[in-house]
Amino acid sequence: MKNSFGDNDCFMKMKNLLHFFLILFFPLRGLFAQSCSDPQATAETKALYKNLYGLIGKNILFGHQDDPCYGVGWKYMPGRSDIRDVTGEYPAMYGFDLGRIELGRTFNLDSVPFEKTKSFIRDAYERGGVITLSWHLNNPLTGGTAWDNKPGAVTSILPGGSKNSLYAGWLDQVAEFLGSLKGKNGESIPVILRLFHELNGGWFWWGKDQCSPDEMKKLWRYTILYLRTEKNLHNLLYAFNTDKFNSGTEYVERYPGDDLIDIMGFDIYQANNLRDNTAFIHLFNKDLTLLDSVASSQHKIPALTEFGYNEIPDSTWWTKVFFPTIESHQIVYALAWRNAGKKQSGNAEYYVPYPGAASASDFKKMSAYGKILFENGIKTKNIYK
Ligand code: BMA
Repeated sequence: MKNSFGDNDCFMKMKNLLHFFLILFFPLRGLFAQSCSDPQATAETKALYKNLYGLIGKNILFGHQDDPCYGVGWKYMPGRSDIRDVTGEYPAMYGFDLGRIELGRTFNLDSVPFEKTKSFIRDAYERGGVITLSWHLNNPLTGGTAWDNKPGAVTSILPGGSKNSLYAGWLDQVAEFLGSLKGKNGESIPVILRLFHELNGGWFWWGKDQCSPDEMKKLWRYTILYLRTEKNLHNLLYAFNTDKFNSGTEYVERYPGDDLIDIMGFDIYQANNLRDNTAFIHLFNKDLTLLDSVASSQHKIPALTEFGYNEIPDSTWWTKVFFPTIESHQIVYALAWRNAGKKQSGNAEYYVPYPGAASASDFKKMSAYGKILFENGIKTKNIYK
């Protein structure tokens, strides 16, 4: 018998059987991947991976870039955080950036002193929070910024390239920082290192128009193995992330391999032609669905590695747009971008509310939902044990 799609009886039975197995085994997917990509990872790093994996489908950690550093109208005030000012809790996850560490500078590209970043990381870890680092590294070929997207830089830093030893020296600087992150008992603090982010876009020197997929994969492998084997760093989980994308094939085009990567994510902003809620929700949901499937087939942890709606002009955005879109997906964390505040140009940049901002009470409402975790929620998870 054919159904309305033209399937015959036997085909239907096979389909039902397949469906049955999927329902039976999907909740057991945790059994397939409790270990991170580095077989020599420290106990705390292995625990972080296993526990994040265990959150799939259950909880979502709320994260914020530079959260304890500054917010709208303040900078470096001990104990302060815009998220804490609004909700009473720090976020569950903290993002920081290493840009300019490669040059031996004491401040990063957004003027955050690396010594402060270190102590914020230690505090976050003691609170049971999760730490992720991005790296807007300068263009090694031209000496310009990360956004200097002239082609050739990736080729130049691969082994045999004219800038390979310069790049290795840059990795030494990163390694020194990462190796110096220690908890109270001398243990290394685990960090999610998010390298070469938004690599399917064209705006960074490591972007898709600046190198071939093969060169990009080689750069990933070289970089991770350098940190892992040359520098002996075993407190790292590695996050691979694209910008918005159109298909699973596009997503994995520059994916370097399961032996290197732990977390798969993407970045998305409600901006430009996506300012309309309906258009944004549609695309956001589509990419989350694609990510669910690609991460689950690679047995990796899915995450929303960066997101935001600048100034959040919609007062119910969190409970009407953001949360309803993410809640049925598999991501285990969502990192909102930085609250840079008012800039010299007169423009403002912030992606989580501060007290008095249009969406502050809606954000507080969302923070009380059981699924989304902040400081108190992550504490109960003992994520490093
Ligand atoms: C961008 C903006 C910039 C910042 C950069 C790196 O999205 O926030 O102001 O310098 O990220 O953090």
